Amino acid sequence: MSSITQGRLRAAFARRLSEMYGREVPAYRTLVEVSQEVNLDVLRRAGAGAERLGSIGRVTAERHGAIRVGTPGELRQVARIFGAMGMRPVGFYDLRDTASSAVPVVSTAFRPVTEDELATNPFRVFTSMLTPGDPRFFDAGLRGRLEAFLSARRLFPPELLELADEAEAAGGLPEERAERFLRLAVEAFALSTEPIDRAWYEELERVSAVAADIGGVASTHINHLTPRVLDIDDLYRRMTGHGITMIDAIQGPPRWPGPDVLLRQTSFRALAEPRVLREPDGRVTTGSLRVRFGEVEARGIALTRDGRRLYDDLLARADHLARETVPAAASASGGSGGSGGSPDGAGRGASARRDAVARDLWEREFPASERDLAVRRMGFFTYHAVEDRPRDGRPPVADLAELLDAGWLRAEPIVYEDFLPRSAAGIFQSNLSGEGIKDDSLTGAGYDLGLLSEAIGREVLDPFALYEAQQERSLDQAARALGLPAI
Ligand code: OOG
Ligand code: NI
Repeated sequence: MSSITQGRLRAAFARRLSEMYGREVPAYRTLVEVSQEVNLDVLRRAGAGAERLGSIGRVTAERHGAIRVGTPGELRQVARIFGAMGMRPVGFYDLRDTASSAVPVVSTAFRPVTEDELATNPFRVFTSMLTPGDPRFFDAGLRGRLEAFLSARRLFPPELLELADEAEAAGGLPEERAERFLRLAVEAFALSTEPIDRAWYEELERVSAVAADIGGVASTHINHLTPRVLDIDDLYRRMTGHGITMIDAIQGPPRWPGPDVLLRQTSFRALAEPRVLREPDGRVTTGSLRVRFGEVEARGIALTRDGRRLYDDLLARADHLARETVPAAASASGGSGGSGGSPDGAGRGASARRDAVARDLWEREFPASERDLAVRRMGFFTYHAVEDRPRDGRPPVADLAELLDAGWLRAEPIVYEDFLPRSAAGIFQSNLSGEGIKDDSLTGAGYDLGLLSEAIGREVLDPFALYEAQQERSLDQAARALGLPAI
């Protein structure tokens, strides 16, 4: 019997999840359609250059999802389901400490890690786990009730987990069982129609809307699915034209004339969705909750640790400078500019100012070309020996800049496959209804990549190490092809 490989399971899962989410959240369908229009326009405008950071086939199918779970046990089960589809936990994100927008979760992303698997389908899922043990958010009483609630629920049917283990061990599943696995896996992330205990949900919501979304219900669900777009500024304008209110900003690096790096993201506000509620007197009613939303992203070149440091530094300085240049009238009246009088006007004005400041800073300090990113060792590339370079009698020398400039080496960007903690916190926060509460006089337990690995029972991989290994492999190969000891 023919077997469905992990890569095909992943591609099918991503497609079916997207179909389901499109039925659940119609604005997501608009987002996908508009993204596709934008991508085709970029292709028309820029030709083959448009595909430098990914083929149009890959980019059109590309999505990331986000889910949220409550306990290490649930996270381990999620890891088995994604493991079946060739997705490994990569990166550690602590969203409890992000300055203006703390959320009581720690996160990782499940994604394929090899070049082949990424090319088959790069589907990734940002996965967050609640931290009920963090006293800054939960007092002892609430923690106890929250943990009791979470330990009594079951997110995934045993049959799904068994099929997942089989797929992971065997590298895939025979057709019929693959079908069963996919059906159960997609169902597990559908929005449940089970009544939600309103009093419990609201108690958690006072602490954090994310805590309520995770621990206030007996199931989990996909929180958003994000298509990839080649021109996010154009998409932002078009969505606004469709009457969909986007958040104030595009998170991440500014738009600028230099190379696209890392990740730029934006989203539209959580949509109110009808949900079944159980009132304190036992009556079942239909209410509405705003937790799910639409998000879109543009991906660029992965940065090395040095590149990332510069990125973080420029972002912090841009924030600082933007605050200093707030026009006096705006700070006095709580904001001016933007789209005159709309509740978002002030936010847009501030974010436009910040963008201008950031862009200015980048034009002065960030490597302005792919070549400079490569030579300053700030961006990751795969390097390829140019075998048919015209020979001019001069042998190649083992120096990256010279090899690139003399045409011995060609550099192809490695696309950033991960997330940004600050953008993630911004995406979480911009879609929350209330501020939540956090007592900063207390300290939360430290969490890191190692502890998260223990919680999952699998090694959480370091994204920098993955990009680095890929770059090194290509350099070794290129050095051999050019007859050099090393580059
Ligand atoms: C996850 C938010 C982070 C991203 O793209 O940075 C995220 C969530 O809302 O659960 O998805
Ligand atoms: Ni997202």
